[in-house]
Amino acid sequence: MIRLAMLSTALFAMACSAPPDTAGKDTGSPAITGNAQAAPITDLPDDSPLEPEIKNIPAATGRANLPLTQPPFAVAKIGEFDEPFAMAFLPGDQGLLVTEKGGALKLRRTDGGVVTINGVPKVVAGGQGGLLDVAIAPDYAASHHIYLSYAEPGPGGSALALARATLDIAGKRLADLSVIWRSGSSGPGGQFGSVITFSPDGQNLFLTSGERQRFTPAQDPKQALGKILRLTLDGKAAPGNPMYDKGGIEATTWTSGHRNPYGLVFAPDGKLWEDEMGPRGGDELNLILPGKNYGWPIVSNGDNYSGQPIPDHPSRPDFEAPKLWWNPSVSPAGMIYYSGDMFPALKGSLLIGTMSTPGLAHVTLAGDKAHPADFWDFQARLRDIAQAPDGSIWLLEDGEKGSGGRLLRLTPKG
Ligand SMILES: [Ca+2]
Ligand SMILES: [Ca+2]
Repeated sequence: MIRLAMLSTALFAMACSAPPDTAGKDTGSPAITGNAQAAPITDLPDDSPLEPEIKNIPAATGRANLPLTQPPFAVAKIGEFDEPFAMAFLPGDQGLLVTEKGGALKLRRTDGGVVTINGVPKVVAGGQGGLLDVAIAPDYAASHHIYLSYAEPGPGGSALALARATLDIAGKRLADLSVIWRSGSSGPGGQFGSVITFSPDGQNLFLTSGERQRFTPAQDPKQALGKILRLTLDGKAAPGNPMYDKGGIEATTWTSGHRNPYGLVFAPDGKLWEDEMGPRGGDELNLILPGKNYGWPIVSNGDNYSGQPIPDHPSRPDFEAPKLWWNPSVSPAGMIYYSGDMFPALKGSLLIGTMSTPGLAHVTLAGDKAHPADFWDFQARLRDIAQAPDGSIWLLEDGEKGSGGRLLRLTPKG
Protein backbone atom coordinates (compact mmCIF):
# COMPACT_ATOMS: atom_id res chain seq x y z
CA MET A 1 0.00 0.00 0.00
CA ILE A 2 2.89 2.34 0.74
CA ARG A 3 4.24 1.70 -2.74
CA LEU A 4 0.81 2.35 -4.19
CA ALA A 5 0.50 5.58 -2.23
CA MET A 6 3.94 6.78 -3.34
CA LEU A 7 3.24 5.98 -6.94
CA SER A 8 -0.15 7.59 -6.72
CA THR A 9 1.52 10.73 -5.50
CA ALA A 10 3.94 10.60 -8.42
CA LEU A 11 1.08 10.12 -10.86
CA PHE A 12 -0.85 12.96 -9.33
CA ALA A 13 2.19 15.19 -9.59
CA MET A 14 2.41 14.26 -13.27
CA ALA A 15 -1.21 15.12 -13.78
CA CYS A 16 -0.69 18.46 -12.14
CA SER A 17 2.50 19.25 -14.05
CA ALA A 18 0.47 19.93 -17.16
CA PRO A 19 -1.88 22.91 -17.29
CA PRO A 20 -5.22 22.13 -15.63
CA ASP A 21 -7.84 21.01 -18.13
CA THR A 22 -5.32 20.28 -20.82
CA ALA A 23 -3.44 17.39 -19.23
CA GLY A 24 -3.68 14.43 -21.55
CA LYS A 25 -4.31 14.53 -25.25
CA ASP A 26 -8.03 14.88 -24.98
CA THR A 27 -8.32 18.44 -26.13
CA GLY A 28 -6.11 17.80 -29.14
CA SER A 29 -4.52 21.22 -28.70
CA PRO A 30 -0.94 22.22 -29.43
CA ALA A 31 -0.33 22.35 -25.67
CA ILE A 32 -0.93 18.63 -25.60
CA THR A 33 1.83 17.99 -28.07
CA GLY A 34 4.14 19.77 -25.68
CA ASN A 35 2.91 17.66 -22.81
CA ALA A 36 3.41 14.50 -24.80
CA GLN A 37 7.04 15.49 -25.25
CA ALA A 38 7.63 15.92 -21.52
CA ALA A 39 10.59 14.04 -20.10
CA PRO A 40 9.71 10.48 -19.10
CA ILE A 41 9.42 9.73 -15.41
CA THR A 42 12.55 7.67 -14.82
CA ASP A 43 12.15 6.63 -11.21
CA LEU A 44 9.09 4.51 -11.89
CA PRO A 45 9.25 0.94 -13.15
CA ASP A 46 8.89 0.29 -16.86
CA ASP A 47 6.23 -2.35 -16.70
CA SER A 48 3.54 -0.74 -14.57
CA PRO A 49 3.22 2.50 -12.67
CA LEU A 50 0.87 0.96 -10.14
CA GLU A 51 1.75 -2.72 -10.00
CA PRO A 52 5.40 -3.18 -11.01
CA GLU A 53 5.19 -6.95 -10.79
CA ILE A 54 2.94 -6.97 -13.86
CA LYS A 55 4.86 -7.78 -17.02
CA ASN A 56 3.54 -6.27 -20.19
CA ILE A 57 1.73 -8.58 -22.60
CA PRO A 58 1.09 -6.47 -25.71
CA ALA A 59 -2.45 -6.22 -27.05
CA ALA A 60 -2.53 -8.12 -30.33
CA THR A 61 -6.10 -7.78 -31.58
CA GLY A 62 -8.77 -5.11 -31.73
CA ARG A 63 -6.81 -2.13 -33.03
CA ALA A 64 -9.39 0.01 -34.80
CA ASN A 65 -7.37 2.69 -36.62
CA LEU A 66 -8.27 3.16 -40.28
CA PRO A 67 -7.12 5.70 -42.87
CA LEU A 68 -9.39 8.71 -43.22
CA THR A 69 -11.60 8.64 -46.33
CA GLN A 70 -14.01 11.12 -47.90
CA PRO A 71 -17.43 11.00 -46.21
CA PRO A 72 -20.22 9.59 -48.44
CA PHE A 73 -22.68 12.25 -47.29
CA ALA A 74 -24.18 15.53 -48.39
CA VAL A 75 -23.22 17.88 -45.56
CA ALA A 76 -25.27 20.99 -44.75
CA LYS A 77 -24.50 23.55 -42.05
CA ILE A 78 -27.75 24.26 -40.24
CA GLY A 79 -26.56 26.16 -37.18
CA GLU A 80 -23.65 27.47 -35.16
CA PHE A 81 -23.01 27.41 -31.43
CA ASP A 82 -20.35 28.60 -29.02
CA GLU A 83 -18.29 25.66 -27.77
CA PRO A 84 -21.28 23.29 -27.80
CA PHE A 85 -20.98 20.05 -25.87
CA ALA A 86 -24.12 17.99 -26.42
CA MET A 87 -27.48 17.84 -28.15
CA ALA A 88 -30.74 15.93 -27.73
CA PHE A 89 -33.88 15.83 -29.85
CA LEU A 90 -37.20 16.58 -28.20
CA PRO A 91 -40.10 14.39 -29.31
CA GLY A 92 -42.14 15.27 -32.37
CA ASP A 93 -41.37 18.61 -33.99
CA GLN A 94 -40.29 20.44 -30.82
CA GLY A 95 -36.69 20.80 -31.92
CA LEU A 96 -33.23 20.17 -30.57
CA LEU A 97 -31.69 21.07 -27.22
CA VAL A 98 -28.01 22.07 -27.34
CA THR A 99 -25.69 22.77 -24.43
CA GLU A 100 -22.81 25.22 -24.62
CA LYS A 101 -19.95 24.67 -22.21
CA GLY A 102 -20.01 28.30 -21.12
CA GLY A 103 -23.35 27.64 -19.43
CA ALA A 104 -26.11 28.25 -22.00
CA LEU A 105 -28.90 25.87 -22.93
CA LYS A 106 -30.33 26.55 -26.39
CA LEU A 107 -33.41 25.26 -28.17
CA ARG A 108 -33.08 25.05 -31.93
CA ARG A 109 -36.61 24.98 -33.29
CA THR A 110 -37.38 22.93 -36.40
CA ASP A 111 -37.61 26.20 -38.38
CA GLY A 112 -33.95 26.85 -37.51
CA GLY A 113 -34.58 29.63 -34.99
CA VAL A 114 -32.61 29.40 -31.76
CA VAL A 115 -33.85 30.51 -28.36
CA THR A 116 -32.03 30.54 -25.02
CA ILE A 117 -33.61 28.58 -22.19
CA ASN A 118 -33.29 30.38 -18.86
CA GLY A 119 -32.94 28.89 -15.40
CA VAL A 120 -29.87 26.75 -16.08
CA PRO A 121 -27.74 25.97 -12.99
CA LYS A 122 -24.52 27.88 -12.35
CA VAL A 123 -21.54 26.06 -13.84
CA VAL A 124 -17.76 26.32 -13.66
CA ALA A 125 -16.86 26.91 -17.29
CA GLY A 126 -13.34 26.42 -18.59
CA GLY A 127 -11.13 23.65 -19.84
CA GLN A 128 -13.26 20.52 -20.17
CA GLY A 129 -15.84 21.72 -17.64
CA GLY A 130 -19.05 23.71 -17.92
CA LEU A 131 -22.56 22.85 -18.94
CA LEU A 132 -22.16 19.33 -20.31
CA ASP A 133 -24.73 16.73 -21.34
CA VAL A 134 -28.46 17.17 -21.87
CA ALA A 135 -30.93 14.29 -22.05
CA ILE A 136 -34.69 13.98 -22.50
CA ALA A 137 -36.44 11.94 -19.79
CA PRO A 138 -38.01 8.65 -20.94
CA ASP A 139 -41.31 9.91 -19.53
CA TYR A 140 -40.94 13.38 -21.11
CA ALA A 141 -44.34 13.26 -22.81
CA ALA A 142 -45.99 13.25 -19.38
CA SER A 143 -43.36 14.96 -17.19
CA HIS A 144 -41.55 17.42 -19.52
CA HIS A 145 -38.43 16.48 -17.56
CA ILE A 146 -34.95 16.95 -18.93
CA TYR A 147 -31.60 16.14 -17.32
CA LEU A 148 -28.41 18.20 -17.34
CA SER A 149 -24.92 17.23 -16.24
CA TYR A 150 -22.41 19.94 -15.48
CA ALA A 151 -19.37 21.10 -13.53
CA GLU A 152 -20.87 22.52 -10.34
CA PRO A 153 -18.87 24.98 -8.22
CA GLY A 154 -17.24 23.21 -5.27
CA PRO A 155 -14.20 23.29 -2.96
CA GLY A 156 -11.02 23.87 -4.98
CA GLY A 157 -12.86 23.96 -8.29
CA SER A 158 -15.85 21.90 -9.28
CA ALA A 159 -17.53 18.52 -9.20
CA LEU A 160 -19.80 16.71 -11.63
CA ALA A 161 -23.48 17.20 -10.84
CA LEU A 162 -26.70 15.89 -12.34
CA ALA A 163 -29.86 17.99 -12.28
CA ARG A 164 -33.42 17.39 -13.39
CA ALA A 165 -35.83 20.13 -14.40
CA THR A 166 -39.13 20.71 -16.15
CA LEU A 167 -38.74 22.27 -19.59
CA ASP A 168 -41.20 25.12 -20.17
CA ILE A 169 -40.80 25.78 -23.89
CA ALA A 170 -43.40 28.56 -24.08
CA GLY A 171 -41.76 30.33 -21.11
CA LYS A 172 -38.24 29.66 -22.48
CA ARG A 173 -37.15 28.46 -19.08
CA LEU A 174 -36.48 25.54 -16.78
CA ALA A 175 -38.75 25.11 -13.78
CA ASP A 176 -38.44 23.00 -10.63
CA LEU A 177 -34.72 22.43 -11.11
CA SER A 178 -33.27 20.04 -8.55
CA VAL A 179 -29.76 18.63 -8.26
CA ILE A 180 -30.35 14.89 -7.87
CA TRP A 181 -26.76 13.54 -7.81
CA ARG A 182 -23.30 14.90 -7.06
CA SER A 183 -19.97 13.15 -7.63
CA GLY A 184 -18.15 14.67 -4.67
CA SER A 185 -14.32 14.72 -4.95
CA SER A 186 -14.46 18.38 -5.95
CA GLY A 187 -11.27 19.91 -7.32
CA PRO A 188 -9.61 21.57 -10.29
CA GLY A 189 -9.65 20.75 -13.96
CA GLY A 190 -9.70 17.39 -15.64
CA GLN A 191 -12.31 15.61 -17.68
CA PHE A 192 -15.82 14.93 -16.42
CA GLY A 193 -17.26 12.29 -18.74
CA SER A 194 -20.85 13.34 -17.89
CA VAL A 195 -22.76 11.40 -20.56
CA ILE A 196 -26.36 10.50 -19.70
CA THR A 197 -28.31 7.63 -21.20
CA PHE A 198 -31.35 5.59 -20.18
CA SER A 199 -32.03 1.87 -19.93
CA PRO A 200 -34.25 0.55 -22.73
CA ASP A 201 -37.14 0.10 -20.25
CA GLY A 202 -36.85 3.78 -19.26
CA GLN A 203 -36.52 2.93 -15.58
CA ASN A 204 -32.85 3.76 -15.00
CA LEU A 205 -30.38 6.49 -15.84
CA PHE A 206 -26.74 5.71 -16.65
CA LEU A 207 -24.15 8.43 -16.13
CA THR A 208 -20.45 8.41 -16.99
CA SER A 209 -18.08 10.06 -14.55
CA GLY A 210 -14.52 10.84 -15.69
CA GLU A 211 -11.51 10.44 -13.40
CA ARG A 212 -10.59 14.15 -13.68
CA GLN A 213 -7.07 13.13 -14.72
CA ARG A 214 -6.34 11.98 -11.17
CA PHE A 215 -5.64 8.33 -12.12
CA THR A 216 -6.17 6.23 -8.97
CA PRO A 217 -9.74 7.33 -8.07
CA ALA A 218 -10.91 5.17 -11.00
CA GLN A 219 -9.95 2.16 -8.83
CA ASP A 220 -11.23 3.61 -5.55
CA PRO A 221 -14.70 2.22 -4.79
CA LYS A 222 -15.34 5.11 -2.39
CA GLN A 223 -15.03 7.75 -5.13
CA ALA A 224 -17.46 8.29 -7.99
CA LEU A 225 -14.65 9.26 -10.39
CA GLY A 226 -13.75 6.92 -13.24
CA LYS A 227 -17.06 5.07 -12.95
CA ILE A 228 -20.28 4.44 -14.80
CA LEU A 229 -23.22 4.92 -12.46
CA ARG A 230 -26.67 3.34 -12.68
CA LEU A 231 -29.28 5.49 -10.97
CA THR A 232 -33.02 5.71 -10.64
CA LEU A 233 -34.72 8.54 -12.51
CA ASP A 234 -34.57 10.39 -9.17
CA GLY A 235 -30.77 10.10 -8.99
CA LYS A 236 -30.66 7.42 -6.29
CA ALA A 237 -28.76 4.12 -6.35
CA ALA A 238 -30.69 1.72 -8.55
CA PRO A 239 -31.82 -1.54 -6.92
CA GLY A 240 -29.99 -4.48 -8.49
CA ASN A 241 -26.68 -2.65 -8.84
CA PRO A 242 -23.68 -4.97 -8.23
CA MET A 243 -22.75 -3.36 -4.87
CA TYR A 244 -26.20 -2.03 -4.01
CA ASP A 245 -26.12 -3.48 -0.47
CA LYS A 246 -22.94 -1.55 0.40
CA GLY A 247 -24.69 1.81 0.23
CA GLY A 248 -23.03 5.12 -0.60
CA ILE A 249 -21.13 5.54 -3.85
CA GLU A 250 -20.61 1.79 -4.18
CA ALA A 251 -24.37 1.29 -4.35
CA THR A 252 -24.57 3.60 -7.36
CA THR A 253 -21.62 2.03 -9.24
CA TRP A 254 -22.27 -0.10 -12.33
CA THR A 255 -18.67 -0.37 -13.60
CA SER A 256 -15.26 1.01 -12.60
CA GLY A 257 -11.76 1.59 -13.96
CA HIS A 258 -12.71 4.14 -16.63
CA ARG A 259 -10.66 7.13 -17.67
CA ASN A 260 -12.72 9.60 -19.63
CA PRO A 261 -15.97 8.13 -20.97
CA TYR A 262 -17.68 10.39 -23.54
CA GLY A 263 -20.01 7.98 -25.35
CA LEU A 264 -22.63 5.63 -23.92
CA VAL A 265 -25.45 4.00 -25.89
CA PHE A 266 -27.69 0.97 -25.71
CA ALA A 267 -28.12 -1.22 -28.76
CA PRO A 268 -31.60 -2.69 -29.28
CA ASP A 269 -30.32 -6.10 -28.11
CA GLY A 270 -29.75 -4.54 -24.68
CA LYS A 271 -25.97 -4.32 -24.95
CA LEU A 272 -24.46 -1.14 -23.55
CA TRP A 273 -21.52 0.31 -25.50
CA GLU A 274 -19.14 2.96 -24.19
CA ASP A 275 -16.27 4.90 -25.69
CA GLU A 276 -13.59 6.52 -23.62
CA MET A 277 -10.55 8.67 -24.19
CA GLY A 278 -7.53 6.83 -22.89
CA PRO A 279 -4.02 8.07 -22.31
CA ARG A 280 -1.74 8.42 -25.34
CA GLY A 281 -2.78 5.65 -27.73
CA GLY A 282 -5.30 4.10 -25.36
CA ASP A 283 -8.74 5.14 -26.62
CA GLU A 284 -11.31 2.38 -26.13
CA LEU A 285 -14.66 1.02 -27.23
CA ASN A 286 -16.00 -1.11 -24.39
CA LEU A 287 -18.94 -3.43 -23.94
CA ILE A 288 -20.26 -2.48 -20.51
CA LEU A 289 -21.11 -5.39 -18.23
CA PRO A 290 -22.34 -4.91 -14.65
CA GLY A 291 -19.71 -5.04 -11.94
CA LYS A 292 -16.76 -5.21 -14.32
CA ASN A 293 -13.54 -3.27 -13.91
CA TYR A 294 -12.13 -1.75 -17.10
CA GLY A 295 -8.60 -1.46 -15.78
CA TRP A 296 -7.63 2.22 -15.76
CA PRO A 297 -5.04 3.32 -14.67
CA ILE A 298 -3.44 -0.09 -14.04
CA VAL A 299 -3.65 -1.28 -17.64
CA SER A 300 -4.18 0.46 -20.97
CA ASN A 301 -3.27 -0.32 -24.55
CA GLY A 302 -1.78 3.16 -24.59
CA ASP A 303 0.82 4.76 -22.35
CA ASN A 304 0.93 7.85 -20.17
CA TYR A 305 1.58 11.22 -21.78
CA SER A 306 4.75 11.47 -19.73
CA GLY A 307 6.13 8.58 -21.76
CA GLN A 308 5.70 6.24 -18.81
CA PRO A 309 4.56 2.83 -20.07
CA ILE A 310 1.36 1.20 -18.87
CA PRO A 311 0.93 -2.56 -19.37
CA ASP A 312 -1.55 -3.47 -22.08
CA HIS A 313 -4.88 -5.06 -21.25
CA PRO A 314 -3.79 -8.70 -21.84
CA SER A 315 -1.34 -8.25 -18.94
CA ARG A 316 -4.27 -8.37 -16.53
CA PRO A 317 -7.04 -10.56 -17.99
CA ASP A 318 -9.09 -10.06 -14.83
CA PHE A 319 -9.87 -6.58 -16.13
CA GLU A 320 -12.39 -6.22 -18.95
CA ALA A 321 -10.50 -5.48 -22.19
CA PRO A 322 -11.80 -3.08 -24.84
CA LYS A 323 -13.51 -4.58 -27.88
CA LEU A 324 -11.69 -2.00 -30.02
CA TRP A 325 -8.90 0.47 -29.32
CA TRP A 326 -7.19 3.26 -31.18
CA ASN A 327 -3.44 3.82 -31.18
CA PRO A 328 -2.58 6.54 -32.17
CA SER A 329 -5.44 8.22 -30.34
CA VAL A 330 -8.44 9.63 -32.16
CA SER A 331 -10.21 10.96 -29.00
CA PRO A 332 -13.68 9.42 -29.29
CA ALA A 333 -16.55 11.61 -28.07
CA GLY A 334 -20.33 11.39 -28.71
CA MET A 335 -21.69 8.09 -30.03
CA ILE A 336 -25.00 6.82 -31.43
CA TYR A 337 -26.45 3.51 -32.44
CA TYR A 338 -27.95 4.26 -35.87
CA SER A 339 -31.43 2.82 -36.39
CA GLY A 340 -32.83 5.06 -39.14
CA ASP A 341 -33.95 4.29 -42.68
CA MET A 342 -32.17 7.17 -44.45
CA PHE A 343 -28.84 5.29 -44.48
CA PRO A 344 -29.59 1.56 -44.88
CA ALA A 345 -25.86 0.75 -44.97
CA LEU A 346 -25.39 2.25 -41.51
CA LYS A 347 -28.40 0.66 -39.87
CA GLY A 348 -27.45 -1.32 -36.77
CA SER A 349 -23.98 0.17 -36.38
CA LEU A 350 -22.23 2.63 -34.08
CA LEU A 351 -21.14 6.09 -35.21
CA ILE A 352 -18.57 7.89 -33.07
CA GLY A 353 -17.43 11.48 -33.38
CA THR A 354 -13.69 11.92 -32.85
CA MET A 355 -11.63 14.93 -31.89
CA SER A 356 -7.81 14.77 -31.89
CA THR A 357 -8.08 13.06 -35.26
CA PRO A 358 -11.23 14.84 -36.41
CA GLY A 359 -13.60 12.40 -38.02
CA LEU A 360 -16.54 10.09 -37.79
CA ALA A 361 -15.86 6.44 -36.99
CA HIS A 362 -18.27 3.79 -38.28
CA VAL A 363 -18.20 0.56 -36.25
CA THR A 364 -20.31 -2.48 -37.13
CA LEU A 365 -21.60 -4.83 -34.45
CA ALA A 366 -22.23 -8.56 -34.31
CA GLY A 367 -23.34 -9.67 -30.88
CA ASP A 368 -20.55 -8.75 -28.50
CA LYS A 369 -18.06 -8.18 -31.34
CA ALA A 370 -17.25 -4.81 -32.91
CA HIS A 371 -15.52 -4.21 -36.22
CA PRO A 372 -14.06 -0.94 -37.55
CA ALA A 373 -15.72 -0.28 -40.91
CA ASP A 374 -15.00 3.33 -41.95
CA PHE A 375 -13.30 6.46 -40.69
CA TRP A 376 -14.56 9.55 -42.48
CA ASP A 377 -12.68 12.83 -42.60
CA PHE A 378 -14.62 15.84 -41.27
CA GLN A 379 -11.65 18.16 -40.68
CA ALA A 380 -13.19 19.53 -37.49
CA ARG A 381 -13.42 18.07 -34.01
CA LEU A 382 -16.79 16.35 -33.64
CA ARG A 383 -18.12 16.61 -30.11
CA ASP A 384 -21.56 15.05 -30.38
CA ILE A 385 -23.78 13.15 -32.77
CA ALA A 386 -27.53 12.51 -32.90
CA GLN A 387 -30.01 10.71 -35.09
CA ALA A 388 -32.82 13.05 -36.13
CA PRO A 389 -36.43 11.86 -36.22
CA ASP A 390 -36.22 11.66 -40.05
CA GLY A 391 -33.14 9.42 -39.89
CA SER A 392 -30.65 12.10 -40.93
CA ILE A 393 -27.45 12.26 -38.91
CA TRP A 394 -26.62 15.49 -37.09
CA LEU A 395 -23.12 16.37 -35.97
CA LEU A 396 -22.06 19.01 -33.49
CA GLU A 397 -18.56 20.38 -33.82
CA ASP A 398 -16.53 21.04 -30.70
CA GLY A 399 -16.05 24.69 -31.58
CA GLU A 400 -12.63 24.94 -29.96
CA LYS A 401 -9.49 25.88 -31.86
CA GLY A 402 -11.42 27.89 -34.39
CA SER A 403 -13.50 25.04 -35.74
CA GLY A 404 -16.65 27.14 -35.36
CA GLY A 405 -19.02 24.90 -33.40
CA ARG A 406 -21.18 24.22 -36.43
CA LEU A 407 -24.26 22.01 -36.41
CA LEU A 408 -24.18 19.79 -39.50
CA ARG A 409 -26.90 17.67 -41.09
CA LEU A 410 -25.88 14.62 -43.12
CA THR A 411 -28.10 13.22 -45.84
CA PRO A 412 -27.40 10.76 -48.69
CA LYS A 413 -25.18 12.13 -51.44
CA GLY A 414 -26.73 12.89 -54.80
CA1 LIG B 1 -9.55 -0.06 -20.22
CA1 LIG C 1 0.24 0.02 -22.81
